[in-house]
Amino acid sequence: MTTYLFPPDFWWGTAVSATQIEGAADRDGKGKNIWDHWYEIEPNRFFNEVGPAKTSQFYDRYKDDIALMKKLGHTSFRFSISWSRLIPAGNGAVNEKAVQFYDQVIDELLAAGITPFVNLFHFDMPMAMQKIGGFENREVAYAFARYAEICFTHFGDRVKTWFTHNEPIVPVEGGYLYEFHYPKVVDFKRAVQVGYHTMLSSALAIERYRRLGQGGKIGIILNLTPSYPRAEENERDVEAAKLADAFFNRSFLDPSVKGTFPQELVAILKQYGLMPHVEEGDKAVISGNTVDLLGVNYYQPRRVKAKETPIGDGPLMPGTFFDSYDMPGKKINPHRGWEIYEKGIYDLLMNIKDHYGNIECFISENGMGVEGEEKFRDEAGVIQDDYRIEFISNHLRWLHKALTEGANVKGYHLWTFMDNWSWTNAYKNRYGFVSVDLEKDGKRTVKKSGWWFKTVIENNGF
Ligand code: BGP
Repeated sequence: MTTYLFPPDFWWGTAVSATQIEGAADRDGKGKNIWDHWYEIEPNRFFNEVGPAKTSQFYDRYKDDIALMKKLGHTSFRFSISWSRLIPAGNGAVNEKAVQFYDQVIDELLAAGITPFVNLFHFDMPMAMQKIGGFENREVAYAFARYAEICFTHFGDRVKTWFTHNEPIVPVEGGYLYEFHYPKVVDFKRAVQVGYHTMLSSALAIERYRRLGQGGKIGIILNLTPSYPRAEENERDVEAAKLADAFFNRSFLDPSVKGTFPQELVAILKQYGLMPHVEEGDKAVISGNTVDLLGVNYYQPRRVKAKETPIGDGPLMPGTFFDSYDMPGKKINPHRGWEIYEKGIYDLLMNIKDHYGNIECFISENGMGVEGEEKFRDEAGVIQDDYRIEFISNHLRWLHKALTEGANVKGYHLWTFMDNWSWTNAYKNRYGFVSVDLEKDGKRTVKKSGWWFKTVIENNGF
């Protein structure tokens, strides 16, 4: 049996986000965010009409949850701060109860020997900020930087690993292109503006972090989708895959790591009248505040083919410029509909090594959402999720190969610690190492994969 050994200080853990686990959405002074609002006006958009107030109760159970993380051997853990809990109006007074809560979470993690990785924005725009346009409005980028600085000031003595955003492209796609996040706008030009200001907000926050001189690291977490052409020998397919890469990966990866936007993307935006409003001085802010480290969320690749029809007068979308390719025979997670392609993790890491200065990085999310896991629960009450063990180990093998070939990859975090509320899918697909029984007051039970991961951490390999 092959043994895959990882470096001694490898970061093993999981990731979560505030809206998805905290619950207590209307308690202790928390302001509303877009999810609270959307659920209020359209509960039927959410699976089984379960809303963000009913998530996994981490707000009340964080002590036990962190004790369980310790038991499962975590060495690090990523959570996010809820902007609307900390600053209910987005840009006004700080909620002391929220400061206390996050203080306690951080202290509890440190006492358990788990390094806290803290992310500042995980899809949860405060409603007060959305009312003035969210990241479409430049002012919100500055409000975000202020919020970030408040976090650094309160928690930066103990938190030394920060992230500005998680998957910044997702709120752009969901909120401004494909209607799976609020405000459900479909407008490419506005989407580009939102993306641009999000990037600016990240650089502004990094600038403030460095100014404080707290001696930690700050990065960003990107969902990277390696783009593969239908046929390597077809030049037009290869071009289409490059373009998809520019739209969906390099749009945030290049400015975050290199401080510049991909020229081919800028050329298209100019040609089609999609350029965002940019102000003097922005370029210096973005190029002067690139990240120290990169979190990579990897779920699925993107298969692309050349556009089959000419670019017409229809509404402009990223998909106007290339077609997606439904590759026959690909392996699919039937619950989420996402392709499972383990080698993608290796290709991404080698790309970062070869084209992004081998910047320090880690796999900040990877995971498998499964519907109806209850049927795998055995008599002892443990969910026998062998499919998840297989999923993780297959990805870890490719990660290991990248490591041995010199990729600067420092860790692996699974999405996610315990079953959580996944946006409009709510509790449909379960991703956790720990099951959460919604019927039984959120009872936690470690799944087979959670115990397996504990041995991986203990052995620093498998
Ligand atoms: C990532 C997000 C997470 C999480 C995960 C699983 O994109 O960062 O918040 O939800 O995907 O996806 P989903 O919950 O949509 O199945």
